[in-house]
Amino acid sequence: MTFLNKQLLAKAKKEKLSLYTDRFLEQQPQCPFGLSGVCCRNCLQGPCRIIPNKAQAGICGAKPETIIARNLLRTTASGTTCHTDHARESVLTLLKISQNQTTYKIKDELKLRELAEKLRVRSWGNISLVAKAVAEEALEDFRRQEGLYHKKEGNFLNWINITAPKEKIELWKKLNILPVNCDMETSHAFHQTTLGNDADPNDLLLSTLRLGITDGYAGLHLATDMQDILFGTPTLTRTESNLGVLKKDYVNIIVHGHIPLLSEKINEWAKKLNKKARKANANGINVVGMCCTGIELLMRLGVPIAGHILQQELAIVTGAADSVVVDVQCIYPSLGDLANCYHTKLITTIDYVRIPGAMHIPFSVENADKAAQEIINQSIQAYKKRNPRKILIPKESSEVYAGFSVELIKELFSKINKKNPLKALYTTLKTRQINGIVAVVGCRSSKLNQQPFHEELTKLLLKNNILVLATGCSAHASAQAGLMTPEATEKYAGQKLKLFLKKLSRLNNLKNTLPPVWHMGSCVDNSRISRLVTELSLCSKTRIENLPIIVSAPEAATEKSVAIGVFFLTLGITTHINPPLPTSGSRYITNFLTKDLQKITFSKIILAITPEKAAKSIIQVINKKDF
Ligand code: BF8
Ligand code: SF4
Repeated sequence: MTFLNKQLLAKAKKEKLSLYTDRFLEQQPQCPFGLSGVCCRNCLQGPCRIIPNKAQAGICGAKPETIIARNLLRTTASGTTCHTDHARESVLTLLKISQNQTTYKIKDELKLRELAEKLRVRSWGNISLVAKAVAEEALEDFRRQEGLYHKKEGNFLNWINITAPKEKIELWKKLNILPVNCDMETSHAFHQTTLGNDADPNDLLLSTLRLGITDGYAGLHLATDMQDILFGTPTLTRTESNLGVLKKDYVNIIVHGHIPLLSEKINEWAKKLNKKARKANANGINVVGMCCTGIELLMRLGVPIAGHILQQELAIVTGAADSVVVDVQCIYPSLGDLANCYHTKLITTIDYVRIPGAMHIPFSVENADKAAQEIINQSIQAYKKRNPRKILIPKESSEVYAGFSVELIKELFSKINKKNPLKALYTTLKTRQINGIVAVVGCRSSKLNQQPFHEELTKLLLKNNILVLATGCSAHASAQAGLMTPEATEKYAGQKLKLFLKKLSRLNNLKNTLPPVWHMGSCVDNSRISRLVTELSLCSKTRIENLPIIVSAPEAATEKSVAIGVFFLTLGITTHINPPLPTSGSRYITNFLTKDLQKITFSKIILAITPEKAAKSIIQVINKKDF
């Protein structure tokens, strides 16, 4: 099984196109210094490497553990900026709605008022005033200047205060790792790791944990909260996934990237401009998603989803993509050259994301409608230039059920315990009606050489009666493998899990059985997993680290996935990460992450490079949980 359609690969070869698979081979063998983490380029005297039996430190004297810890902190900081920048865009949109500067609307008023209440700001009456108050509190998390470092008790991220478990806040306070302002934390991390600053690996590792917390609350949680307010909280939905969602006689627009501000508008205007497409002899406009922004549309609107990060190039090779419209993150620079081999228009929209070969249509919250219309017009123009001989749309497309927000999960379990739905989930775990919960998350990586790690691990877990939650590219993988369907429960779930899912479906009067893998959303929606675990811990009075819940990122690829992994670790959730983080050049750091961390956060990194080994280790950890 592969997610790379063979016919499309052959077509690309015939057309002499370079794909990531070719470039991956050209990069082999990859540099052993980089792979083990002992390469430093933090000043111009470098690069410095730790060379066995020759160089035990960099020119400045930095030892392997310092170099590796510095690199890890930088990676985590970079990943964090992706999510905090993302969150800021959504917060500013809420603020602009309150000031009447945009046509975006507030969809989930209740959620906004609830947040206002938690923040102890105005939650009643005029919704614009509530929006303004909440947006201002969120912006504080980007600009507060004094915090615990300055011995100001209680001054840390608002989003931690209203979201994180109290006992974790106490722990982080003791460790002095409560973030003050997300931009300050990422900025500190880069400062801290330059030549001649922090050389203490322990301190650098603690700072890495601080960045993980920053990512979790000022990035993931804040972004999801804002997006649910703006676009609605997801609920059960059904659609199709994989490249087969492209349609032959339609103007195909692929929205790719991460922040749904752009993709929601494109989707909205595509519906309004269908007539224009018909004038160009198309049957209409077909908007489909790619990567996480696609998932945002899928979760809330049931928009079909074309693929994950490693399928973006093939989407263009189909010859049926009239435009690929991108905002931020995970967009391969190769798309520019590829699009130019076809009629496809690659359209960049964000000021700081430009790609050679792309057309740039600036998008902002203020001009969103105009930009969306222009993008759609460009896509219709491109459709007219299609070369029918170059079109090859694969047949592959699988049904997917999605929309598993914490709200939906609570609704499902409310049929067992109306007053305290998550207590019912806890009881389900406690009485071993299911053996545990594993969130399989994160990217697809070229390093796996097309081995379907996500799918194989997920199937092994299901067989062992473990409910699987999925986000990001892992959710694409599960969807494409048909693991998010009612049939998958029949086919892959162990007896206990099957019985339980059937019971839950029956109690909810669902026509079809619930799938065994629950799609919880995009990568920022890892916050939904964190929220589920936090609320589960609260209602059962059980510490997170004692719950039978594990995270796995079996094909981690981006800096973002490292930041998310560190966040789950700080919450007390043991996390499997593969390929291993580049730390093998220091036994001290590797031991810290895979063992000693437990003394601080009650969690550790699991290393396992095959699905079988990963499943075995994960199940072992789950079985040891005493709750
Ligand atoms: O944020 S899982 S490859 S698409 S980084 Fe990127 Fe990784 Fe996919 Fe979305 Ni997440
Ligand atoms: Fe080398 Fe030190 Fe400069 Fe890094 S900071 S490149 S180890 S001299």
